[in-house]
Amino acid sequence: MSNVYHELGETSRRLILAELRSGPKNVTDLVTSTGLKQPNVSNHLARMRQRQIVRAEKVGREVFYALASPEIEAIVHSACCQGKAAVCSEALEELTRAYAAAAIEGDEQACSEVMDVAFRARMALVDIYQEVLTPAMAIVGERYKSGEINAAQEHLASNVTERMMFRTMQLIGPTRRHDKTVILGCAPNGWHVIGLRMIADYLRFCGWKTLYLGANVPVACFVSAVHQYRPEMVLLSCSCSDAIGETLHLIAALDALRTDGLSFVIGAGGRCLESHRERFQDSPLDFTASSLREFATCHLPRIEQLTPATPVASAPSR
Ligand code: B12
Repeated sequence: MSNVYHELGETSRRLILAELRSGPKNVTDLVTSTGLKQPNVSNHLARMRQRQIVRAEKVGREVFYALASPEIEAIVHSACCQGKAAVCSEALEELTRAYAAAAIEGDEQACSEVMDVAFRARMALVDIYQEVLTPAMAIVGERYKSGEINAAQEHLASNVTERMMFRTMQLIGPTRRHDKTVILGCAPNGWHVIGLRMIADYLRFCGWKTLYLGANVPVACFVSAVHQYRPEMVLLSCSCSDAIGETLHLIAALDALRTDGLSFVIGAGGRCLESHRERFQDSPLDFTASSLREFATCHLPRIEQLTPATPVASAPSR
């Protein structure tokens, strides 16, 4: 699979792969549709067959060629959609499926390739996280729920995804820097961090000093970090009913710091904020958001206006 990009980089092979998107073809079909000479087509097919990018099937006396796997189909399809501002929804679905399948296998190389398709299509960070990684994790959840995969595979897919996010941030870096600090974490019993990590990455991208505490943070330690670093914003995530009690306890402890004179915004997200909305309705949260996109478009601009930033250094743009 790592060879697909290489093959797509060569014009004749790209033409052949693009033709195979619509289904299996024999050499004569491909000569007609690409305009390439027959020996050329045969040579390219032999090479791509050897590299397991296309497969051959004999039907009677004829040999038909097809793209070797759904993952390769997704990459070829997306590569053919490049040049547009965004990836078409059909290709997006294929990318998501290819990503989920690779993550469950722990195939980081294949996941990186899917992410690279998204980068090359110039998808924004929010779009990659929201339209590719989030639905891919939903697929992982469905397959776990149906018993198709086990808990080890679910863990593997989660860890691969966190590594892909780390890689993404290394590739794109922050667009600017300022002096605002945010602390993010989950209360005790909270182990779902991918959503929160997306928010952390986005804030890092927007120039915030981002202190990401991660999963299952003891309430007293969380409070002590807020006391020490005096952030402008504290963000929590709660995606499992097991963690609601401790999350409410943490919110109350953080609010008590504000009564003691510290000033910061408290926000929260994660599926429990919606599925158990009533449990949070009296808590002193300043806002809740159901997605990274909602946070990025509705809440962050307002928060940044409330607490104007002082730039500390310029950073190269993406
Ligand atoms: C991956 C996963 C895990 C991984 C988590 C690994 C990790 N590093 O995060 C592991 C394997 C550890 C895990 C464990 C468990 N899990 Co689990 N898990 C999932 C799964 C498959 C995907 C979650 C995910 O990462 N989604 C992708 C992210 C990006 O989506 P998201 O979390 O919704 O985040 C988005 C928004 O909610 C929002 N957001 C999230 N946080 C925040 C925070 C802020 C501040 C803001 C603004 C926005 C925001 O922005 C994000 C992007 O748009 C879901 C199934 C599903 N369909 O969601 C179950 C699921 C969440 N898990 C579930 C359960 C029950 C468990 C376990 C109890 C299972 C068990 N029996 O052992 C344990 C323990 C959990 C605990 N106590 O916290 C249930 C929760 C049901 C419930 N409401 O209680 C789910 C829904 C599965 C199910 N259908 O039953 N799980």
